[in-house]
Order: sequence, then structure tokens, then C-alpha cells
Amino acid sequence: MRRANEDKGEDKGSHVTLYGSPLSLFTGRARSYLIKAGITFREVPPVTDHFNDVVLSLAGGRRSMPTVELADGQVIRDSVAIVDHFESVLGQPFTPVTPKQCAVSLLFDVIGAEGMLRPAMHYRWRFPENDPLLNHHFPEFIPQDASIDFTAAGGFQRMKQACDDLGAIEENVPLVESLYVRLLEKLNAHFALYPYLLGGKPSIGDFGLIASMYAHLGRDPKPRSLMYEHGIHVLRWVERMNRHDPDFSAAHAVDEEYLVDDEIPTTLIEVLQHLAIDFVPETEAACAQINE
Ligand SMILES: N[C@@H](CCC(=O)N[C@@H](CS)C(=O)NCC(=O)O)C(=O)O
Repeated sequence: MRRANEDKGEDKGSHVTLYGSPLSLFTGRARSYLIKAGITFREVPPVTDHFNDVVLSLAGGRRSMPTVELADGQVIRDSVAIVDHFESVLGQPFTPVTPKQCAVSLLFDVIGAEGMLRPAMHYRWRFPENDPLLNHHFPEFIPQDASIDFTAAGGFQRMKQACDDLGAIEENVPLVESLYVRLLEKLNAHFALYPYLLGGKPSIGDFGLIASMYAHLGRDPKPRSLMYEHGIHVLRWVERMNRHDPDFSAAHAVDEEYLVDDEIPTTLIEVLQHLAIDFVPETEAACAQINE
């Protein structure tokens, strides 16, 4: 039996199939990249007959989102590998070549997608106003032959536990929330002046940052309301990152390029300084733990 949103395998109209979900953090990175790179794609959840019969084994038996299937049948799993693949094929259009901008782009790539999991998970799973949306989407990517491990209730439970595991335990919640709201304000000041992190076009860093800022922090009702309150320009950047056109506001006086002379704007340095409060000690602690 095929589901209503079933992909049709090789007879599908578009060249790329993106297996993902509007609810998925890492799908947000790949989706935004494909949109900005002008690649036609079709997005379906990783539960279709074609996914089960053909794609799953080529994805190493992992059902994780995002996974893409190309026109020639090649399958790429993991949002970083997907972006890297297209960057390589297209001639690195979203990789800044100057040293500071290249480093800052990579910093935002890792911080946005991995370093911001704590506020992303906290604001998704700890606020009941998000539940209708989560309940709407979650069953869409439960495989038809799901074991007990794949039930929505089981998935919800694991995700709530992950908030604690990521450090958003009760006593830390005020800090997690105040750091995030302050980050929104800092990002807001930046995006008021610049449409993207490094000027007039998105970089790899923008695609990392959109991972946490789209599905979780920019779309779930509770954290989205924080964007209306503290970060209208961030909200607009989230929308911009999901549009083909540059989508500048009237105040954005830049070319559709990265800033000249390897400039890192002051507003972005202030964002990085703020992120460092959390991310530097966490990275050092992770490093020490891993080395043990
Ligand atoms: N490093 C991976 C992480 C992907 C990931 O964790 N995806 C989540 C949804 S956002 C998922 O599919 N989890 C289920 C699984 O990994 O089996 C990437 O960047 O694509």
C-alpha cells in the first residue's frame, strides 16, 4: 500500500527526493540549502514503500532525517554530507573563501546545528502549547511496520528525557531561557542590518543555524512567540532562509555577496561573544570527557 504522500521512485517529477519532515531539526539545514541552491526537490517522510524497499539499505539501514536520493539513485544520509555533496558539485557557492569569514561560517555551522540543541529541545518539549503541532506531525514518520520503539508516545518520552540529558534540568531552566532570549536580541540586532550572517548571501553557517532556528525555535508555537516578542528580524531571516529570492528588507543596503575585505560585522561578533558564554565551556568539558 502506498501512502498519500508516497514518492514514486524513478518516475517522480523532480530530480532530488528529500526524506525529511517539517518537524525535523536537521532537515531544516538540507531543505534550506536546496532552496537557496535552486535545486528542485520533493520532500516526503522516510516511511514510503520506495524508501523501505530501495533507499533504506543504501542509507546504511538508518531511517534518519534528512536523507536525499538523487536522480541517478545515489543516496546521501546526514545533513552535513548532503550540503557537502552539493557544495562540491556546484563549486562551493556558499563557502566563503576569505579566512575570517570561512572560520566564522564554520563556527555557526556547528553551533547552530549542534550547540543549540539545548534551547531547541527545551522549547519544543517542555511547553504543552506545542503539543497539537507535534501530535500532528509525529505519526507521519512512524514506519508502517513500527515496533513499540517507534510509537509517538515512546518517541515523545525519549525526547523529553533528552532535554535533561542535554543539561536543561529544572535548576538550569532560567539560565537556558535567559541565554536564549539574549541570543535572540543579539541576532535581531544583526539581522536588522544584514540579511544573512556574512552579508548579502547565505553561508554554510546560515545553513547550520537554520537547523535549530527553523523547526524547533522558529516554527513550534512557544518559541516562535519569543521571536515575535524579541526578534522580528530573526523571524524574517528564518523566512528568508526558506525562500529562493534574496528577500532583503528596505534597510538592507548590501550586495548579494559576502561583505568585502573579509569583514565580520560588529553585530555578529557580539552574537559570537554571547554564544561563547555557553559553548566554550561546554566544548572544553566535552573534549575533556571524550579524552578520558
Ligand atoms: N547528524 C545527522 C542527525 C540527523 C538526526 O538526528 N535526525 C533526526 C531527526 S531531526 C532523526 O532522524 N532521528 C532518528 C534517527 O536518527 O534514527 C544529520 O545531520 O543529518
